[in-house]
Amino acid sequence: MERTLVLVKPDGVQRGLIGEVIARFERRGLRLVGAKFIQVGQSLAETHYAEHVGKPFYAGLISYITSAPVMAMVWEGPNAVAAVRQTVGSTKPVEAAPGTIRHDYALEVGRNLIHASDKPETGVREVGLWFKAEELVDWNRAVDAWVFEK
Ligand code: IDP
Ligand code: MG
Repeated sequence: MERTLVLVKPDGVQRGLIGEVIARFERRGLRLVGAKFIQVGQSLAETHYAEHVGKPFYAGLISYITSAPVMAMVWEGPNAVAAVRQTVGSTKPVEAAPGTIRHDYALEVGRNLIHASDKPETGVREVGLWFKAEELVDWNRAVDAWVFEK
């Protein structure tokens, strides 16, 4: 089953939207396998956003993600990465489709509420970066057969 990393970023936490984000992924049928509420340090932030080093928004991005606690989660399901990105919406909130989290709760790219892994390989790397193996829970839900075809 594919896994993806989701972060409710500091703005989402400060605005009381953790529950709203979790509710959307639960309703979609995804299965939560890990969660922790943490203050992100400089080194984790820099490793996580390494692909953006050198871009004009990089310094602001690191200070944004380290500015206050985040809610880090791992969700799984068939095509979990694509499904979560779809529910999250485009990076720029004003380009995100109506009904997506970024459309419904954000206006600016530098305050876009949420992170989600962009590809299955990224999901594997990011889940490994943010969570130890023993922090992830393998479990089955009674409704799984009604959400997952196989
Ligand atoms: P993603 O979060 O949709 O995957 P990325 O392009 O990977 O988008 O960018 C990572 C994060 O960097 C974005 O979510 C956003 O917070 C921030 N970011 C991206 N582009 C800009 C920008 O032009 N100005 C300010 N922040 C940006
Ligand atoms: Mg990205």
